[in-house]
Parts: sequence; structure tokens; C-alpha cells
Amino acid sequence: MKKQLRVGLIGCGFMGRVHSNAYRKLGNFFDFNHEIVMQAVCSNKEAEVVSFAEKWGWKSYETDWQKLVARNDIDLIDVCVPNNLHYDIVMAALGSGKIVACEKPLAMDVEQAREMTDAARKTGLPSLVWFNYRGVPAVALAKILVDEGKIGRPFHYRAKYLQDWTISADVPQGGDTLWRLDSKAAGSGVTGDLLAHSIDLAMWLNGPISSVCAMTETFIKERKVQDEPGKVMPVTIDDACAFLARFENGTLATFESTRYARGRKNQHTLEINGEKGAVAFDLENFHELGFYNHGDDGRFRGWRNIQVWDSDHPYMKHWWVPGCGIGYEHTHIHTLANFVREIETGERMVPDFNDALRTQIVCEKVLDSAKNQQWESIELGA
Ligand code: SOE
Repeated sequence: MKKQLRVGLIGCGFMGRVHSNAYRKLGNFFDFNHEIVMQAVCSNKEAEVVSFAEKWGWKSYETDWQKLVARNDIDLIDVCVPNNLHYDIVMAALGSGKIVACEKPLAMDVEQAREMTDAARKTGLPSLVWFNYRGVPAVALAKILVDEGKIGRPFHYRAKYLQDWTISADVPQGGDTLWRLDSKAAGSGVTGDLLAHSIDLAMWLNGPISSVCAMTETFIKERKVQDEPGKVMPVTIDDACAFLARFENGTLATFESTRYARGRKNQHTLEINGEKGAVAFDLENFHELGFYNHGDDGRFRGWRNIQVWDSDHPYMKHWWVPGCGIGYEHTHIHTLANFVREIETGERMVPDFNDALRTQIVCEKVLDSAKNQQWESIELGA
């Protein structure tokens, strides 16, 4: 008999759908001692949550997150709501002894993130922040190559995260779907939403960032307010952000992110150039990892394009036959698989609250640097 892991999900938006999909499929592709039970979903819009529960197979629903968090038939609370709601829900869920998973970025600011991390630590339970791109097989292979020393001493780290969906001045801000453009709900713009992913991967692959020097821009200064006809408000998020960084290990880095890169829908790239070799990844070519090995016979030396979809590549044996691809949704399924494995074994597997706090610290320093127009040094602590 498998043990049950009873999940309560809060939020029925884009991420609510992505996570519901992961909970549904996990057990079909990965084996655990636990059975995932989609116990309850919560949103304050009753009609919406009823149809969401029916469509995705949630067994029950709530319209008040406090009731969901207090239920004693739930083991794990998953938070998929706008960033300004994370703190209250996470603190209450931890207070009622639940395991907590939370969407990124963890919090609105470092102060909140620190409190949440301390509270999570005190429970002694594993925690997860959904930095899902660690679950891309090609990125996981890059991690293996770097950890095995295949690229040697790193000199340069280069990251971009580019989108183009806010270029039109007619896109409103706020409401259920466009809260990412409203700083009161999101905390920041591309820095917390997109660069947080790049920073999480960078520190996972290459260790702590020790200083940053940034610039930001808000290209469209005012936008209509979603759900409030006729109202126009200043835009106070960063539409674009670029920064230089130094890592503790001596690597020099550049990071760039925007939602104004016409033609780029979700281009998330990284490249690390080391003494012995280099790795390069671009999310728009999901299954490929660039690898350059200076140790190769000089006549054949060159970038190789590893097709990361063979059964001996990370995660791939769980899916189809070699060469039959997977995509975005699977990065969440892999993240969840690692989290359930961590819950079962106690082995550290996923980005946790402490990792997310460190990313939040870097994001805050990036925004401070842009505001103060100076380099900021960073103390990440343990
Ligand atoms: C923003 O457009 C967004 O949905 C982010 O919020 C996600 O974290 C990213 O993975 C895709 O883009």
C-alpha cells in the first residue's frame, strides 16, 4: 500500500494549470512510495474553482485559502498566486505543519523571504520554490559536466532571458492575468520574474554571486488598468534589466532580460566558458546542449551539439523512446519528482526556500544597483 501525499493547490491561473498537470502525470512516469492525491484546490472565485477542480481532477475545493491551509486532510500546500500573496499563505501553511511548495520569486522582498526561510527551516520539513528550469534535461546535463570538471576553471558566465509580450502600449496592467506588470502585486518586473530564473541557474551551476552593477528601464510609462475601465496608472516595474556580475569563484558575468525583445518569446540562455571547455544552452532549442572540449584532437575540435534525448540523459528514461522529445510541462514534472524523492529520502534535491532567499537577495541588489547607479556587493550568508 502506498502512502498518500495529499496536495492542496492555491491558485487557478497559468501556474495552477501547469502544476495540476504535473500532479496528474507524475505517478504515470515516476515510481514512488507515495501516491499523489489531488485533494483540494482553492480560488476566491467559486465558479472558476468549481470548473477548474472538475477539469483537472481535484477532489474538492475551497474559496478561502485560510480554510484550505487549516484542513487536516492535506499534507502539502502549493502556492500559485501573485507574489504579494505568498508571504501570508506560506507563513500560515508552515504554521499549520504543512510541507510547502511556492512559485517563484519566493517573496516581495528579502525581508519577507528571510522570515519565510527561517519559518520553513524551523519546521524541519523540505520546501520547494518552483525554479523549474533546473529540470530541463540539457541544463541538468550541463550541471553534471560542470561538476565533473569537464570545462575546468570558469572564466565567463553569460545569461539572457528575453520575451516580447509587453511591447504594445495597449497591454493593460493588473488584474488576474496581468498582475506581473503591477509592482504592487509582483514586487518587480523582469528582475523578479525572469532574471530570478537566470540567477537561480547561475548560482546552481557556478556558485554564489558576490557583486552586481545594473541598469533598468521602463519603456512604457503608463498603462491602462485591467478591470478598471478608463483608469490609467504609471508603470512602476522594470521592463528590462541588464547587469554585470562577479561570482565568488572569480567568474565575470553578464545577465540581460527584457519583455521588449521583438521576436523572442521565451529565450532563456546560458553559456559558461572555462579553461578546458564550455557549455551553452538556449531554451528555444530545448533538447540541445552545446559542449566544447579543448582536450579533443585538434583536427576535430569544435562545438558539439549534444541531442539531450537519449535514455542515459537526465530524466529521459522516464519518457518515450530516444529522440521523442519533451517540453516545458515536463520541467515541472521533473521538479515535482525531485521534491517527492526529497520528501521520501531526505536527500536535498530541489531549489528550496534558502536557495530562493539567496536569489531574492541578488535580485534586490540588482535593483538597488540600478537605482543607486553603482556596484553593490552581496553577502549571501550560509
Ligand atoms: C512570464 O511571462 C513567465 O510566465 C514567467 O512568470 C515564468 O516564470 C517563465 O518561466 C515564463 O514566463
